[in-house]
Amino acid sequence: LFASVEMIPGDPILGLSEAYVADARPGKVNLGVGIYYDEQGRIPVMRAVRDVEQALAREAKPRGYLPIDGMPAYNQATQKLVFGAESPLLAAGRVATSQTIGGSGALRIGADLLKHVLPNAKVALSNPSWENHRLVFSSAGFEVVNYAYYDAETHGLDFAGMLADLGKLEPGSIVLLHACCHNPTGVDPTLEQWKQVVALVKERGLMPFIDMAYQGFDKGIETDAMAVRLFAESGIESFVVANSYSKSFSLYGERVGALSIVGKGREEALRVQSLVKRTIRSNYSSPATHGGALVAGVLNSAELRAVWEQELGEMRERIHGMRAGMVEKLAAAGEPQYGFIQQQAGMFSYSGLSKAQVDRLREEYAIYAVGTGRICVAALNRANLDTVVNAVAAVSR
Ligand code: PLP
Ligand code: TYF
Repeated sequence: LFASVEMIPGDPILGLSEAYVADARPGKVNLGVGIYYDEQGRIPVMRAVRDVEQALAREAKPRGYLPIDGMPAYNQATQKLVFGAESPLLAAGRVATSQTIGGSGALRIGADLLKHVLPNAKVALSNPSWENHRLVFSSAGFEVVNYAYYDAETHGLDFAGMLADLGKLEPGSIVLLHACCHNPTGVDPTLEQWKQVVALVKERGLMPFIDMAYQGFDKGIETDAMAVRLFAESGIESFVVANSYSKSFSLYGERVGALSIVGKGREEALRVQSLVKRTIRSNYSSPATHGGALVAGVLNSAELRAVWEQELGEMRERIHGMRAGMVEKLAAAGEPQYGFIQQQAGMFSYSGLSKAQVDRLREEYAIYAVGTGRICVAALNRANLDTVVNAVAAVSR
């Protein structure tokens, strides 16, 4: 029966992690996968999360099924975080939010749902984008196209190209936008540029689909949600937001995310929510309890929320420090051309390293990076920074 099934290549990033684990060399460094590691090289268990977890363990509550669209307390807290507590959209009941299986689940449920309402639309992704975006939207039946985004010359944004390409899309096309901390490049539009993007999307009648997987990793929880807030203020009738807590709560394996769909009014949001629920029911029926309870427990306690924000701020500052340290040390090692790494945002940097240089880093120095030159700066720490800098300098000569 399965004789005709061909071997499908694995995810290149997860494949790198497997090779890294199998590597016996001491001092190896994994800058491949998008995970935040602390100064000790560990995935943190955040203090506020641990508090909720211990309370949950003491309570030992029964684990019934959650509603199809998840915990109400989680969804309400998510709406406030994503749209802002004072959002007029929330006050007007225009947002339908559902707990999902990670940000990935939100993308897929959102894609399946949009296929019902915009069956012939194309989906435009930044060039480049997170690889899984293409897979998710094409698996949902969409034709996927690219819009210009990264400028390899400047290591920054090709903003003119981006506007030109968005301006050519047919009305009703779906535009996937990274809210902040663009994966894989680390290159984000400025506030002024976002305003122009929002105006163009509105003028062209495009359907914005915002992916926010790194809220709090660049400037702060509110500022990093700037794109969502601008779309909310724009008067655009409908848009979609997928958000993930994998990084911001360091809960990768708990699969916590949410899908929020903005409709014209309260009644429309209720109808949309019914379609979201049917879409979820036909995929996995309902989300998981544990991760959702952790996030809701933190966000719905003023005290724990403050503890969480504090720690997220420390993580963000640590990443900024590593970016600055890397740039400074590379310059001291005779490679001053890497200054752009400090301008990029979030966990990633498109370092400009070629495939050949990335191969040398792995083979000669046991440093793992993605073949595109993407490095996870959130995996740097004071113990491995010199190793990485010396190796990058060596392959740059
Ligand atoms: N969107 C982007 C841009 C990402 O980088 C990621 C994870 O790496 C996701 C979505 C998916 O998040 P999750 O792990 O919560 O499914
Ligand atoms: O590093 C990245 O860009 C991601 C990481 O279920 C990832 O591909 C891995 C597994 C997963 C979601 C994201």
